[in-house]
Amino acid sequence: MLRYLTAGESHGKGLIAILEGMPAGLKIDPAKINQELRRRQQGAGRGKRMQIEQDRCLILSGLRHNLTLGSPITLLIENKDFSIEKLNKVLAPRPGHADLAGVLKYGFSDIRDVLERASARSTASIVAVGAACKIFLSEFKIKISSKVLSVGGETDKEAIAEKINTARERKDTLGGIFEVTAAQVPVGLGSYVQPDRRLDARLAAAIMAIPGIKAVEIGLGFGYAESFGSECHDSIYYSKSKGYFRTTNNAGGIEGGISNGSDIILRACMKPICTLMQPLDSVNILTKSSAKAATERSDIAVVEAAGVIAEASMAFILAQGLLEKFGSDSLKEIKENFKNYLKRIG
Ligand code: EPS
Repeated sequence: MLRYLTAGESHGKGLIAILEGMPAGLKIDPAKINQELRRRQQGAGRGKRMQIEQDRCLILSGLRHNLTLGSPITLLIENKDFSIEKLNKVLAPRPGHADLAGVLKYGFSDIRDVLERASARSTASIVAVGAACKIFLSEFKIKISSKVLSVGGETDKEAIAEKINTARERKDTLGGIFEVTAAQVPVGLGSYVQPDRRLDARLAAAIMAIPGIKAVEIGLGFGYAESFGSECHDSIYYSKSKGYFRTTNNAGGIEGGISNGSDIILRACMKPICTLMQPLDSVNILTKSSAKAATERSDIAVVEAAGVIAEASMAFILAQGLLEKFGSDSLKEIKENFKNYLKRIG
């Protein structure tokens, strides 16, 4: 089974991921992982931390001569801003952040003890894992990409840039919507036989696990609620050259919890970053008196970066599905199984 664990605080020594279950014999080029890490750091609305960090990944285990051994792959991203022991106490929880629920749950008297791990900085580890999964998926010609659909309700690139400037001037933040697509996914990943094997459920859970994500839809998503069945389901056709095919893809590439061969398309909504430089009302957790929420160096909008993180999450789930379907120990064996399967289904 392909699985991973991440560890690391936002201003700790570094971020770690251990990825287990990658088959043996896969060539991993560390530059490709670094390229994805770089993409996560970019996009309109990013804050000052991204000028400090140049996220690069060290691979500590699982490879020999750049080839996977089938053993756990340990990925390390060192933090340049390693200041966790020196940072100030935080006492007024930010509405929308893990701050208040976190201190109450863990019994802390300093919100910093929550935010260091709750920070979206941990998503660098997910991107490193996803980058390895993307390399694996590329062996099967599966490609994952993302795009920003809107930020603060604006859809046009220039209008988005303007809105982000307005947010910066207002000392405010913005959320938005992004879309992630996986092309060339074979029919048959995931299953209807158990709820936790449904590919759509697994994708939705993985995307919802990204900090700040509040909604996910697959294909037509909420649009299904407004359509007649006759207008929204994707009719099935067959030709000798193409095999089974559709002319629409409202299902977003998944039917009955199984990939159906069309592109997998999902959209997600990210809420505005909750660290506001013009903070909302809050309460001092020690004195219980009214206070303005804590301010921290942060970003204004990170919708583009969220798309990159969602690509990584999707890559992990699809790699998991592919390994379940075609075997899991050696890349060569998996490729043979994949080829035979495609031949059988035509
Ligand atoms: C982030 C690093 C953080 C924030 C942001 C994401 O760096 P710092 O807190 O040192 O400025 O920029 O974190 C949050 C949005 C959050 O809510 O915690 C990163 O590497 O992506």
